[in-house]
Amino acid sequence: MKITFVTSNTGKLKEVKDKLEPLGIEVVGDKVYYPEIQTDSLREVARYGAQWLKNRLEAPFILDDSGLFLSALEGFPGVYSAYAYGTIGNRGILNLMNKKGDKRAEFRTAAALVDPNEKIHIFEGVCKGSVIGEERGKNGFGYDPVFIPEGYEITFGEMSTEEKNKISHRSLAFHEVYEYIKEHFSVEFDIS
Ligand code: ITT
Repeated sequence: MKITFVTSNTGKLKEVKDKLEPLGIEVVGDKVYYPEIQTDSLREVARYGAQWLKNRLEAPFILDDSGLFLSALEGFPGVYSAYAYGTIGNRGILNLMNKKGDKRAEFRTAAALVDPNEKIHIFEGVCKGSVIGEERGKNGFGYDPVFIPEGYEITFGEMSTEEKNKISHRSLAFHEVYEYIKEHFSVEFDIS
């Protein structure tokens, strides 16, 4: 089957394609605009975007809202991750974290799936780790060069998409999306 993934981020699209296509789901990127509301919950941002797009885009489709949550900064940049990345960038995050002893960080993704009946389902994924004191690696995108996942010594920026997809927040959330599609789509919507 084929599903639309609404994102303007080519890095996300590559990860989701690499995740779902070997499982038999063709992923087509669409950069159509949707509003991202200001709230403290990624789920609500994703749900609102999906709700807004429902009347404008043919279902089924998926979108994801993600962020990096830093313990020492009470979860900042979190839901403001896109804004923070676009303004202060990784350099700014490193400066803010420079004197902090607590380096714990986690990436979170909330993926919204709009099914063929236009019902919205939210799936979440979390990847725990820490932020390092410098940028390392040229792979991935966004905050990847400053984040080391738990149990590893290299950053997401030093991993291939395949390696990142074994453990990432996005991969976990989209695994749930896959499980949902596998279980419900062929039976309820006659799509396989
Ligand atoms: P779309 O909303 O169009 O999908 P975006 O890049 O704006 O693309 P988000 O709002 O979900 O996506 O992302 C918030 C910020 O967090 C943004 O700057 C991303 O680059 C960054 N980000 C999201 N997922 C990431 C990941 O897996 N690795 C590194 N940075 C990530």
